[in-house]
Amino acid sequence: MRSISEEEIHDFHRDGAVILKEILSDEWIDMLTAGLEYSELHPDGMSSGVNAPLRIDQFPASHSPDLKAFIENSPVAEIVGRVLNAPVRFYMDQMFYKPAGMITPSAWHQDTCYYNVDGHQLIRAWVCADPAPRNVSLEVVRGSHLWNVTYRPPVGLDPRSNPEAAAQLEKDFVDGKILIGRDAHEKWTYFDSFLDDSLPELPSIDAERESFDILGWDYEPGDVILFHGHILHSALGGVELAHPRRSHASLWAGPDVHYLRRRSQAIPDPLALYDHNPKDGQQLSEFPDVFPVAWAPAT
Ligand SMILES: O=C(O)CCC(=O)C(=O)O
Repeated sequence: MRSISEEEIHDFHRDGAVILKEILSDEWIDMLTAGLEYSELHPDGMSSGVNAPLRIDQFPASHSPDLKAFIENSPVAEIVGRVLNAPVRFYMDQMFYKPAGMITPSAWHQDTCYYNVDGHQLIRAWVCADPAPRNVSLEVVRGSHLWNVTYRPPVGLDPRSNPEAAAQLEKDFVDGKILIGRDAHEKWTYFDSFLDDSLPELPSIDAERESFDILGWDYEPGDVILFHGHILHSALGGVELAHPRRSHASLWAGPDVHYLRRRSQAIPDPLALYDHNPKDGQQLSEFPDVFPVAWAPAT
């Protein structure tokens, strides 16, 4: 792997995102591509959008041997760790498989509010098996990782559609329960939970693009886009591509990342974590069997 420059590290911390050009060699792209194709052909209970022109899978590395090998052996953990200058642990991954043809955009959102974790050292590593020109690749609102606001994830049922179930969920939350249980790993959709209307709504970024400082890139396989867990981001689309746009995003945690039960949780905890009955504020490092150190700087 090539070295990461001080400037790239500085850009990441200032902007909340950076593209590292030509940092993964072909062997890793081949492994990634094989893993994404395997996942596409083997949907499980956490695959959503099956038969639509977008497939999103949660935790695909838990069933694709190539994606597991990519997470465990590719330089991605080291890349994240070098940018954080700290030990990193793998939290979870997702696949966004967009077939050739009209490319489906991905809506603006923050990532952290979907998960029961919090901390400033949460980084996503986004890689794609295919060229993704700017008009189908990721965009971020520069600097929004430092806004100190958690927006409502744009997924879930309106609580007014089923006030009784929403009230029960509220009671469960107050009683300290994890809202999305381990059974969601067998069968899950983005609409198994309710929208958290205690959180502010996302700004309408697409309607007022010139009001925001939007950063995007032309992506080539071999590049890695790193972005902060709190940053507002989306992927452009609505244009025809002659080839698919198959991306994989893994979420990595540095030392300050801790468990936080969220009312807005939309994605289950990693399966093995349920056995530990985690409590708010516990560091991920307290669960080393679930989140072993994937890479650490030399001491
Ligand atoms: O690849 C995409 O279309 C969306 C990626 C994304 O939103 C993410 O990685 O959180």
